[in-house]
Amino acid sequence: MNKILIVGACGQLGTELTIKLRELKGKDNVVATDLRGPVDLIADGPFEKLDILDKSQFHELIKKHEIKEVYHLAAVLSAKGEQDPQFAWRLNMESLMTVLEAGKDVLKKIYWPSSIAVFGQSTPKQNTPQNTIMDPNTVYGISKLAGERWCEYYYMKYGVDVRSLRYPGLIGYKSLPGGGTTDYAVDIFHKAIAGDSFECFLKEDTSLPMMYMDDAVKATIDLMEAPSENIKVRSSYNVSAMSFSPAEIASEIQKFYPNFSIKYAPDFRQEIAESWPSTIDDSIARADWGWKNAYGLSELVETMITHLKREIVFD
Ligand code: NAD
Ligand code: AKB
Repeated sequence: MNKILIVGACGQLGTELTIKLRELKGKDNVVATDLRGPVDLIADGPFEKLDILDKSQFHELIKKHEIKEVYHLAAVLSAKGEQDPQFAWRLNMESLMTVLEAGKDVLKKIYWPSSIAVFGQSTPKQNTPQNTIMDPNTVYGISKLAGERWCEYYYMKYGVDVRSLRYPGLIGYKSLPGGGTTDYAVDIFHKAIAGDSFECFLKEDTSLPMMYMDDAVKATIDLMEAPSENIKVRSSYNVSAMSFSPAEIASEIQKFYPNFSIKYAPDFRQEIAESWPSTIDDSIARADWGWKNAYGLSELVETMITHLKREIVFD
């Protein structure tokens, strides 16, 4: 059993991935780390404070816990990245290089997420192919595209087994998102359930690719467990589940809350969203390692509402 270390385990994805990996591999085999925390949901297993920009601290933890696999999730996301581009570049790139370097000797496997943010204005918007024009215009997108190139480079040059997915916007009920352009699609549920109206920072018809968190966690673990020879894309795989606009998700929510209302006040995130694809072609992931999503828009909305309502009742 390879012992696993998760960097950025207190975030939106890290929390859920830590829970699932501990369920599958045993609590003590999954060391959660983050700059902050631990958050309650992952406080039941090993946790270490780690600033991934501190290389020596990272190496000490790898040694101390005899780690063989790293899931490196810490990053500054698209909207927050525009507030301090220099820092976003530094965190997103330096941290990846630290982890990739460790892949040359001590680590057996690395997971690092990319994003639909690697695409840009000139990318075909519908059914965006795996290989296409990529001209991202956010520091986040640029860092993810550069990161993808580094992952492939480390695989080709040094045989580092690094695997990656280009996630769309991720939506889950267990934690809140941290500074992305797709965050509205989580926030909208919290407002609807509280009986409030929602002010959306994107225009009503801005359609973006999205995925329910359970599908994202499953895709990640399936990719990591797949035999190495099946992983033919060593930059990052397109993966897709559904696409919707703010108006479309609002109308699905109105099936449960007929009085729910949404208004639109687009801000700087509109321009970011407009540079991203509307729908993604993930046929290569489906063919190479059997990717298949379980959740579409109606399943997502029903599941989010059911769980968030339950949480309110028990709080
Ligand atoms: P998040 O912002 O919710 O979580 C990131 C975590 O990293 C936070 O808990 C933060 O405290 C931690 N962190 C920040 N700086 C750190 C440092 N110096 N050292 C250690 N930890 C640090 O992000 P997320 O939504 O969970 O995203 C995780 C990864 O998935 C990111 O790489 C992101 O780019 C990628 N991704 C996310 C989405 C999405 O919709 N959530 C979509 C595409 C890609
Ligand atoms: C963001 O909006 O920045 C993220 C992403 C799609 O990478 N959710």
